[in-house]
Amino acid sequence: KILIIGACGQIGSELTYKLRDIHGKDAVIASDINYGNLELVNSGLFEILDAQDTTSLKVCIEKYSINTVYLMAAMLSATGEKFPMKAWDLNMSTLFNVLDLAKNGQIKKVFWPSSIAVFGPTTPKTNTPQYTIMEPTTVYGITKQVGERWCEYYHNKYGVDVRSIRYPGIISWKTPPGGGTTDYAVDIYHQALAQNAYECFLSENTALPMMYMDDAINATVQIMEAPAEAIKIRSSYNLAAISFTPKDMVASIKKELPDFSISYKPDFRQAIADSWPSSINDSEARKDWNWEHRFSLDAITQSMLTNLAEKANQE
Ligand code: VAH
Repeated sequence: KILIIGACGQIGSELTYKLRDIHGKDAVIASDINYGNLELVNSGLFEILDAQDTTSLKVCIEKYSINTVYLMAAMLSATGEKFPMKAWDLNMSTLFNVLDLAKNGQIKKVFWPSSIAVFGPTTPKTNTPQYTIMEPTTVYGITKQVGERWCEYYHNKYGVDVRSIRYPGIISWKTPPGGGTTDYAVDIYHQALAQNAYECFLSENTALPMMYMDDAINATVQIMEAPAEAIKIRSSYNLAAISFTPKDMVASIKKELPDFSISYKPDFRQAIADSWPSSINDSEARKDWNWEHRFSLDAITQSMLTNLAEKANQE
């Protein structure tokens, strides 16, 4: 059985749906700290679980005979800067709880998400390589960098089969924009439909690595289904799809909504975005487990606007 921790979140919710499609509804138990996403909560087996609590996690693992865990709970970059120690405690204690259960043989396989946030201002900014300088300047990025070190350590020292991907910004429509710096690229579509205008908290030429949720979910399934010997990197794989700026997004949205207008009002998140790469080299992932992205910016725009409009009509 599979347990998704943080299933109400942006990636966690879509992983839950996808893994139920693949393995069957009752093979996937969704869990989160609260009922933050009622559509997800009502979509199948759901448990309220505080994964920071070792005992509660152990009870859940045993109750459902879990052998695979996707640890998707974390505090993201922007929110993490408002609550640094909460971000550190949440992101690290949950990782250690899951890795220790795997070390003791109670879990067979773990997925843990890292992020391009592990890179910092001293990292080469374009086509950022898999192995390079990493001096993250956000608490979130620090938790992801040290989390990668621990994943590799538990694999090498205790044989834990933990697999990880450094996700870029992810765009999706099923959950509202969250506490991420890249979430401007989600909110812009909501605002385009709601008021044909958007006030962007990043400047127009801020290029960031991005990916559509369908690509991110496919990559996650692919890395988890690959044979163990194919996974050569046990810290975390660079993963990329496309890179674009808010200006590029405006051009793409105008193809569908010609009167759409944008204004720019950079805030504290500009400094976070400026510390990250503008594009990523993911040749290792493409080589080791045949990763291939599918969605272009225009395809993302069409899919986002269509699905958000349909969702608004249903509501
Ligand atoms: C964030 N969406 O903005 C996340 C992600 C690379 C960005 O880690 O914090």
